[in-house]
Amino acid sequence: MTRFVTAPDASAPAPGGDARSALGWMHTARFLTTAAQLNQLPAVEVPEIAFVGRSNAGKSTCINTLTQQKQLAFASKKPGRTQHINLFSLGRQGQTDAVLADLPGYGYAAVSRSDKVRWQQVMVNYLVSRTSLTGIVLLCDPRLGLTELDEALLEVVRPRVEEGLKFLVLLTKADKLTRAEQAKALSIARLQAGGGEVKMFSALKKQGVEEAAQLLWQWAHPAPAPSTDADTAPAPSPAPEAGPG
Ligand SMILES: Nc1nc2c(ncn2[C@@H]2O[C@H](COP(=O)(O)OP(=O)(O)OP(=O)(O)O)[C@@H](O)[C@H]2O)c(=O)[nH]1
Ligand SMILES: [Mg+2]
Repeated sequence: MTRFVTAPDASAPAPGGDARSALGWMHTARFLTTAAQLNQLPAVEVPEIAFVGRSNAGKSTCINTLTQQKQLAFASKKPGRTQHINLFSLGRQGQTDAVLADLPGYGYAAVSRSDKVRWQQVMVNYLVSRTSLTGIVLLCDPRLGLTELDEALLEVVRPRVEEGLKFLVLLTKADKLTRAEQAKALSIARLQAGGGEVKMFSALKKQGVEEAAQLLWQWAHPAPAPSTDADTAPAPSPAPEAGPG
């Protein structure tokens, strides 16, 4: 299947990235497609932001909270609920200017070994090769902390992060922690994430929602690089054509 999500008309500027418009932008999310395998994913020409993490970490709930939609992504008490890569389009007036990807979680004990290995391969391939991938949100239950599997994922994406891939660790279910526990979880995760951005998040208490929405908006709408002299200088005149003879 080769469907394309093309970049919107650049002449229509996106409104600013304040909390309110970032949340309004998130609210435009609509289901795009679902895929069990990478080759079933449509090519996407707009920034794609993936939600990854252990099963039950709260990825689907986080997408529903950020988009202010109850059942856009399928959240469940049963771990292992998300079994496909689900894509959602974002953008006003039906113009897609970003895509969110809800990925199946890893580390769910009840999954067979062969299914685990298969899924790990799909995920590694996705993280390494998906060209539209612009940012990763790694969700982590702070009561478990970043586990071995999370750290393995960090290793896989490290080269791309060094090349500019955006990265955010969201510590979910903050409502289950006291203030002091939150502060401690944040500092531990910041050490583990090697200086990457880490924030607390609670779908229940709507904690960290505005900050996350704004950050995602910024990822999808980077400020244009300041023009250099080379950009503004007149194009060199073409070399005179050699005359006959
Ligand atoms: N208290 C609390 N519970 C939450 C929060 N976010 C998610 N949950 C609960 O955690 C459970 C798992 O949430 P999901 O969003 O389905 O988790 P997931 O990471 O998508 O899981 P998989 O699809 O299995 O990978 C559900 O019972 C949610 O209600 C939160 O902020 N606070
Ligand atoms: Mg899910």
